[in-house]
Amino acid sequence: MRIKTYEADTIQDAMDQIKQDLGPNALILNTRQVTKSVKWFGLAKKHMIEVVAGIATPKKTESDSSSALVPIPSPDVLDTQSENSVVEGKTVEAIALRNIRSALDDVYQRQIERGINKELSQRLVYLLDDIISNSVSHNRELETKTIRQDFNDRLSQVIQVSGGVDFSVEEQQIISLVGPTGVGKTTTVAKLAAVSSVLNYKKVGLISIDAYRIAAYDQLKTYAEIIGLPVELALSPQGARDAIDKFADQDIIIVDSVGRSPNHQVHMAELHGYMQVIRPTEVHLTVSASVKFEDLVRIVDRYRTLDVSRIIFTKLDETVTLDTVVNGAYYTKYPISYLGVGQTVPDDLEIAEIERISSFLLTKQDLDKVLERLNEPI
Ligand SMILES: Nc1nc2c(ncn2[C@@H]2O[C@H](COP(=O)(O)OP(=O)(O)O)[C@@H](O)[C@H]2O)c(=O)[nH]1
Ligand SMILES: [Mg+2]
Repeated sequence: MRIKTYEADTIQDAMDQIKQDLGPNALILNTRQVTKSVKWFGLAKKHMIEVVAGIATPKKTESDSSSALVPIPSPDVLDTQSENSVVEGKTVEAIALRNIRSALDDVYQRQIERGINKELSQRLVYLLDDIISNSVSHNRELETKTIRQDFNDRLSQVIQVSGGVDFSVEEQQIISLVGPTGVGKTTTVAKLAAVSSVLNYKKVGLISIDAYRIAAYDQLKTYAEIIGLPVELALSPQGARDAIDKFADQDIIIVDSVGRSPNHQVHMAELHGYMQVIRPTEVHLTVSASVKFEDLVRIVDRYRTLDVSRIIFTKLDETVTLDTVVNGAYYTKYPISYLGVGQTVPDDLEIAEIERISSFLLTKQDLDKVLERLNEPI
């Protein structure tokens, strides 16, 4: 018997190569998925199919076990698999892999239709492919729950969520919110302040950075009075330093900033000056989930100099899709801390969770469809 190994992107490509090389009577001995280290779509890995095929030589000996092997199924056989199909053994695995790929192509298409970035979609499909192929090759049962769990675990490395404010920290925390005007910074500061003080019994002080004396301070002051918290207005970096000193006993200081146009170079420089004095332990860039991705990229690039550590998306209630959230988090690599889901203080603030992101990226229907395809009779 003549045995050769082939590598291709898809089972069908491998089959075509084998047929051309060994002829239509070639036998499939093994198929498996292999990972190649190549740069593709910005990724360091590429999955390929490795197929070992053989052709029986005319003199067949008793020790030759090729009788247990089956001929390469023609594309027709692959497409019209019947219960009595001669396709069995390793080729069944091949067909299962082929089924996965076509189902994953559909998932990819739907992700693109929902506005998910191409590279991200590609990466997620690889992830899912890897999880399912591993389960198939280890004969693990393909259950929605375990696949979802694996997917969420792996997704957390692609799109990160940071969790909310860590209330177990002993040292003073200074949390600063920055971002364009009108996105919901002051509202989110009020929500965070209420959650920290009322629900988590922390001593909280609020600072408003407002060199332009825009109405933001009054707005924050009103919230502070309702919640019963001290608030300071800083009109200069020195004013901010004084406020920080005044709040030396507070567990958490939350800093609201007045965002003028993000195009305003001078304002960015001023903000930088404030941050150097305040030295926040966390800087949360706050952006609206309903902004276009291109605008988000512009905003992020402006604010990057402020040592942003996390991102908050507001106004999720005003958009039906999470495309800006997922594309933005993927692009920026900033872990998502909170999601603003309405105007009510403090109820409309959620800690970002990977489950929510995951069910947008890979809907329940899509995952069910993939598993259905895999379980189709061969
Ligand atoms: N629908 C909705 N509106 C919000 C949300 N967060 C804030 N807002 C509203 O957005 C407007 C601007 O909020 P504000 O906190 O003043 O934004 P800032 O300029 O960034 O401080 C206000 O009318 C808020 O009630 C949210 O999560 N959902
Ligand atoms: Mg404001």
